[in-house]
Amino acid sequence: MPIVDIHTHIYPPTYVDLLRSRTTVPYIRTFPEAPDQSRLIILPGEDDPSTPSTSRGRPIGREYYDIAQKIAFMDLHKIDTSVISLANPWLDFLPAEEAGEAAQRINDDVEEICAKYPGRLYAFGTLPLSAPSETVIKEIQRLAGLWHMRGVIMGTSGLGNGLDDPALDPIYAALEEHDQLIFLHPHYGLPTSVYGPRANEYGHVLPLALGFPLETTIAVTRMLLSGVWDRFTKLKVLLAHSGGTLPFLAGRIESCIKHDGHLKKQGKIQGRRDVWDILKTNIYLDAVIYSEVGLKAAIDASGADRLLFGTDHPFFPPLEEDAEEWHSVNANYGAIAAAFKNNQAVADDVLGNNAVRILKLHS
Ligand code: 5CU
Repeated sequence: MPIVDIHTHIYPPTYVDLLRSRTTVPYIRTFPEAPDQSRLIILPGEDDPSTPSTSRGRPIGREYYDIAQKIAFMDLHKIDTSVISLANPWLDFLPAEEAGEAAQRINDDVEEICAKYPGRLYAFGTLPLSAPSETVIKEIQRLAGLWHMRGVIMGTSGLGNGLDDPALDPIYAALEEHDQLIFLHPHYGLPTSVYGPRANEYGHVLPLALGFPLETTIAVTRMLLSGVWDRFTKLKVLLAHSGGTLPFLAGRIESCIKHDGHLKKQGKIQGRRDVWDILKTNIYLDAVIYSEVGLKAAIDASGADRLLFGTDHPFFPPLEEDAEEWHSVNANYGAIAAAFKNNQAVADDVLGNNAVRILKLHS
């Protein structure tokens, strides 16, 4: 029974060089107060001058870019195969004229990394979404020919106007045509004002625990409202963090649609696919939710056959210096064991067989 981690990130060395060359978010740098510790500053608002430099962003060590560390982590946690992806914020910040070449370079780097560990590594590619659509489509076509690539990772900003932007249609069409799954992952969270004036006292808890999942939920709901799923019925999307809050809120979303006079007047209520259908037909969910309660909502919404184990490595390492196994990983293993305590065969599917089947691994 293989264990497959489909939510595991890397910043390949060329991307790290890019971040080290920058002075605005996203960037990597050291601060005079701790000259030996590089820090990765990526989230909006993370370099607010009111935050002490030693707690801005997060310390970045080799586990973020050295694939040998990923393999060691996999061995320690009994993970046979990982489907690696560039971590946020991908290439969203690059000027249009640089993005196409950067995507090619990073995708080629990642493909080469995977080739060094046959059977152990596959990847989701990165799209140059700030470039013209033709450049994005060319990269989708190129990725379809790279042996280890199994889809693309994308944030929620799309071409800059979100995933309900009609300008994305040719890109959705290309992804559908090449049977490339989108791994949809948050980055921008919610406007920092919602976290209140004391937000800096609370570390990363509010943006990561709440901003990320709500960002994903809003993005998918906008796709629903704009008819993306009606136009692209074969589009496959794997949602990070067990769908944000989508499984929990799906009923409320449907009810709000059915009671919306504006949508009714526009004839947008009848004949559309509902969110429950999409959850069971187009959407896959990772099992990165750290508790049985959230996992059960994901199972109820999409089905255990669409649920895939993940870790979010290298994020959420243990804070104790002498810890070996990661609590975050064990929480995800524990939630799966608890949710399927009477059905090891289904647990095995979530842990690996689903990923092998859905992503056509080892073939
Ligand atoms: O800790 C974080 O900021 C993150 C992040 O940026 N991306 C992610 O996937 N997990 C945690």
